Amino acid sequence: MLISETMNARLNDQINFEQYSAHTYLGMAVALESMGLRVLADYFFKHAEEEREHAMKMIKYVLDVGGKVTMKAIAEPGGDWSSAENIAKQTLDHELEVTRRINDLVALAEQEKDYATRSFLQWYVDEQVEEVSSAEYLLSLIKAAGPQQMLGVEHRVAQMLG
Ligand code: OFO
Repeated sequence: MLISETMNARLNDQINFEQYSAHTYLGMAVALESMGLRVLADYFFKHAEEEREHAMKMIKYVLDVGGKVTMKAIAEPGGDWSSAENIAKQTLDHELEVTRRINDLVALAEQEKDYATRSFLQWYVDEQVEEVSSAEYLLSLIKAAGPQQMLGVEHRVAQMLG
């Protein structure tokens, strides 16, 4: 195995957290759909798919380096999803937490002189810049519009989704 037992365990934790992210965004998508915000719901359905890809990419890496992938239970996502603004705030908080976790993994890789994992993790470091920036933008759009102007937000998000 090309990675340490510790790194293997931490990568499995992150695989689980990426799946938890997918689970969380699926829940948020369903909540948005029930508010009639169908475009925002699509944005979150798509985001959930991307999180699943983040998990898959890491699963493949662990297998490539001869590690062991373990499937743990995915925690139940929660929070106050009663408004689009709350959902956007929690998305930003969540992505900041993911960034912190990725940075901790990078620090461990550097400490262990595990340059293969360090290199692999760069994709996630770059992805988090994008993820946090998108979450900040979505929150600012929703805040600027206010609850009465959510159709304008839907229109803008539809453009972003292409
Ligand atoms: Fe996997 O980046 Fe969002 O959570």
